[in-house]
Amino acid sequence: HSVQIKNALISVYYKDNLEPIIHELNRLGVKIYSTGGTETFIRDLGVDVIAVEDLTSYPSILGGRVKTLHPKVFGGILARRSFDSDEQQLAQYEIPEIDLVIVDLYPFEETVNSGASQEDIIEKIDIGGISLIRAAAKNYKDVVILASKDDYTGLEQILKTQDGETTIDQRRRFAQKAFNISSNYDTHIFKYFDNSEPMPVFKQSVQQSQVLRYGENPHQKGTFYGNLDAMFNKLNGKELSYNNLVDVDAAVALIDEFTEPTVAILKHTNACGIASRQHIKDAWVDALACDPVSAFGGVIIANDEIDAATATEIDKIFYEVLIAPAFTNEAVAILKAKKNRIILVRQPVELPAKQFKTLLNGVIEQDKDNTVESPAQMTTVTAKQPTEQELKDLHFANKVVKHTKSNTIVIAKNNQLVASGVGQTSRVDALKQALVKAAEFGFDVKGAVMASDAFFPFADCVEIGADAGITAVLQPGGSINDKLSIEMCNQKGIAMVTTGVRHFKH
Ligand code: 93A
Repeated sequence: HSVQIKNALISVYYKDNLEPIIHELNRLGVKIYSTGGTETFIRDLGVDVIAVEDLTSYPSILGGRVKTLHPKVFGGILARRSFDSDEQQLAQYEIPEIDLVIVDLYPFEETVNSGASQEDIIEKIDIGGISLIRAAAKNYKDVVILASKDDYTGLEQILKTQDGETTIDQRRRFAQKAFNISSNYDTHIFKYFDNSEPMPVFKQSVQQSQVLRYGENPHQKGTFYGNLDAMFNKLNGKELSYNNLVDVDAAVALIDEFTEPTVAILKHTNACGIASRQHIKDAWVDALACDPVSAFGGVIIANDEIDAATATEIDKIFYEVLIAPAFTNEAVAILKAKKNRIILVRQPVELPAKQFKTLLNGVIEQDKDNTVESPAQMTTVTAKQPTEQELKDLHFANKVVKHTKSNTIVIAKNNQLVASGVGQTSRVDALKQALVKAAEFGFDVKGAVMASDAFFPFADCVEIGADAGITAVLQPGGSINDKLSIEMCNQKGIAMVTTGVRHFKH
């Protein structure tokens, strides 16, 4: 049914743009009730207005905290026009039917963002206004609710063209908007009050955001929340994409494991090449040697300055992103010749200690995996002891394994990644993949070491590894079948160490 507006209650924080509506309501002969500041505003327009205080026979009290909270106001909004008993009670208590409510809430979010004092912020929690909005929206069958200054003109149009009448569809749409406004309003209040643990990091990063070209795929929208400018000084190239960001994050985490000059090449968050050398250029050459096919279009990260000689080498392949703590001017000049390549100078910024992701209908949070076992924390469980170099390589492989998708086997030799099997559903498949790749790119795995992110449930992995020439193995241990793998190592005459720490990366 359509409703003819006869009585309106107006209580708005922002008065701008309200004037046309007031004149329109005046033209339609609508009786207007209003609160303090709004009442003055309307009266100043030369339009008759009734103070809410005169309706309730109560003054506005507690410095305005209680001005509209009264049965004479809420009764008139909530009464069901189709209920005889409701109508009788309105008559009995002399309550006017209010069929239009216009509210613009105290600007809570704006006040928080302005850096106002806690006291000022709390005062800006609107109680009466939000109640008016919810009451009028609840009774949308009989009442029009306008809950934001953004809708003033929309209502003015309706008043003009429909001579003060509204349809049920229009009122329901207004009610829907009103509940959207009230729920968002309370969410902002909740966020202000909430300081439970993961939120500080989250809040901090949410303060700045950047819309990405798209998400993981072009049909997915994407946004980064955080401050990339603080992390990187971009010298060249287009905007980082969603996938670039994911890979850059993995690259940063991996390279931070290494102190000696190291270069890593990542594809889809996994290292497809990494080497530590005395000079960064040699580290690059040996990282690339691991898998020059996968390196195409990868993310490259170095932990030492890139000079002209190194830049000249890197420039020979196509890559998406190159990150280093510093570049010589000559190196920058060489690399900038390719306009699209993203070149980032990493800034010393501390990263959050926790990580989280959305999952099902919630979020999971965890500490980052920030331990990696050095030779001192490795226990030899075989008759054969690993050599000094093998121990170094096991340490190197363990760092890489930790940052490679499970299940994984990482094969390394002389501080260089030889090959890895990544993200396999079985550990044996991961090892087989690694061995195939090592052979494909001309590596002799004789004397190489292998590391596993989790324990070996059977002896098969060490058997295959030993037969291929692996001479030392690292694993966390802890399987009820550890013995089988250890016995196999002894039988094959190779060394095994356990670390006691699993490094799954799902
Ligand atoms: O402090 S309140 O929560 N108490 C109330 O009873 C109340 N009624 C309306 N704030 C209340 N309002 C708000 O006052 C409205 O939401 C609006 O933002 C503001 C309008 O006040 P004035 O008309 O005095 O400028």
